Amino acid sequence: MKQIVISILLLSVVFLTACNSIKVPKSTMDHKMSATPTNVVPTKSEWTLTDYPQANVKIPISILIMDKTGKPVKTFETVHEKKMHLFIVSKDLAYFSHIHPKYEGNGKFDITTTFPAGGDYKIIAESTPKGGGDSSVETHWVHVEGEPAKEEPLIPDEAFTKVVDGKKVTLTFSQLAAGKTLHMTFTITDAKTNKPIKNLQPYLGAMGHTVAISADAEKYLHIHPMTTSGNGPSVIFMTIFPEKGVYKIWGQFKHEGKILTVPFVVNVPK
Ligand SMILES: [Cu+2]
Repeated sequence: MKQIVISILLLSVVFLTACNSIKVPKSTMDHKMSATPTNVVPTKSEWTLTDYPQANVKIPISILIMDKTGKPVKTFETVHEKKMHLFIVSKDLAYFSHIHPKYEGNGKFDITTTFPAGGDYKIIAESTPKGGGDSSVETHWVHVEGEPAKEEPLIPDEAFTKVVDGKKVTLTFSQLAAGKTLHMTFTITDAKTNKPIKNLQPYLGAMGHTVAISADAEKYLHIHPMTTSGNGPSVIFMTIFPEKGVYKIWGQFKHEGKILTVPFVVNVPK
């Protein structure tokens, strides 16, 4: 996959079209807004899983990360405490899972997962070969046999406040337009008492993680907070939506040992 790299503070944008990957890197802690290319090691991948994976059955998945010549990558950087971050979404983006495969050595990562229903799923694997300044992203579509879930239309939210697991979460944007640098702020309060949550815990080395995926599942952004200080109630992320359109955003936070995953659907205008 050809990789063009653009560096902008604290964010990562990847176009997952077949032969074009534009990447804006993540959590470098320097506060410059330069567009300096960082070093993404070009990779290829080989995905191994059973031929006709079934829903609700444990499915082992094996991912081999290779360099562009096809040789397994031997050493990976640990990024946000893991050598690989893997996201699984259903085609309608109703299902979301963020998991961490085990590194077996010699470029091979293994995970076992259970798909909740029949249908198509996109798997997105982020890893950083040693020496890479930013993560390489490999993706794979999987068709899962079984009763499909009722398709959920992706409708942009009208209000950006929702209650998940007893927390009231509000999402605000400094501006919302494609191609513009913007701030995305999640504010978390206790849904019952309305008290601000001030004891968020670091989750995988950051006060939160945000993933945004375009409606067609082709564009993927993994965004980290702008600072490592503060434990809520607000967590600020900076990003650029590469194109106009509908995106689903999942904010993930840790509170009292539990992971809170909060989804929003936004329509990003031009
Ligand atoms: Cu992860």
